[in-house]
Amino acid sequence: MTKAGFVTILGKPNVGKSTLLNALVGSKVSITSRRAQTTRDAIQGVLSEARGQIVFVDSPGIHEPSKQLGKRMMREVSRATQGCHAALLMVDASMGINPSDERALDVAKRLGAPLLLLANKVDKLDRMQELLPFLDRCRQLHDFEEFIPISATKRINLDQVLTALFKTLPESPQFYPEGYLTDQPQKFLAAELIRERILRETHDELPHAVAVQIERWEETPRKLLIFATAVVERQGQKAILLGKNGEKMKELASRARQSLEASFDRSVRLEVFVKVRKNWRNNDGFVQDLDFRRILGQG
Ligand SMILES: Nc1nc2c(ncn2[C@@H]2O[C@H](COP(=O)(O)OP(=O)(O)OP(=O)(O)O)[C@@H](O)[C@H]2O)c(=O)[nH]1
Ligand SMILES: [Mg+2]
Repeated sequence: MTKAGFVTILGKPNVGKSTLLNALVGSKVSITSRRAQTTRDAIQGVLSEARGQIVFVDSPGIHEPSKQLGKRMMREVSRATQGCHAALLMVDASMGINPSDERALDVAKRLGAPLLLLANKVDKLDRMQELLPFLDRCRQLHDFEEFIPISATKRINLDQVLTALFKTLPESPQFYPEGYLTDQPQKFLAAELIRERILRETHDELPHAVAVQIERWEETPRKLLIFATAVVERQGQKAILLGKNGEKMKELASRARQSLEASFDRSVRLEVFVKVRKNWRNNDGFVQDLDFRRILGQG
């Protein structure tokens, strides 16, 4: 009998949760960036192999929310943990443990599921010995099932993570058919890939103030036409995003188009419009509308 189960990836913002998810499933299902609070939704990425199937669930970085958007992100963390068979708690090996990690650990402990501690970004350490005091500190905090130093970007020890997980998971038939990769609709992934470009190429407060919505979507087997809107909170942010004569946006859209073509394996025509919606992060109705389950009619 093969094994199967749901495994949530938890941790403070920016520790590398989404990078790990993509590395484990071997495909880009969740966007990543150097900015904290990139991920806003619980997103599944499915690994199917001879030993069985693992449904990984990415989650927003655990933090104290101040706006409606942040509150919804924390509800997504709860959603990501529902019915999970195990959880991966990620910490940053190059930074040490801080109160944000302890907050994430509190959430993880309440699940009552086996917890594996992953110390990510070990590629940034000069010597692995630097991990020893770190490991001691983690052991004091909780009796973890396993402690595995990893690098999500350099793919260090990822096999060990899978071995440890398959050891923990129950015998079970697969949850999803072979080839099923993620629960998010293509439209949502497209909006995310556009947002990723904006996150990666703008600074300061702007990235957090951007939401992307798909307005028009037409597809043929070889071509995809997408009209999207980037929603910002202030006129000044719109000006930054557009740049002089719209040059900045043109460049962003062109790069976003390349990511879309790579992900959807089709030629893409993309138009991105910019709209101001004052203080949208605190507008509960608008924030709810961003939920991809609404697109699927499950919201
Ligand atoms: N050096 C190094 N950088 C990494 C590693 N894993 C992730 N990163 C970088 O850390 C940053 C954050 O990665 P994400 O995967 O977006 O982090 P996250 O935990 O999903 O962040 P949020 O969604 O904001 O909570 C990106 O710049 C990644 O390239 C790693 O193993 N080594
Ligand atoms: Mg993320």
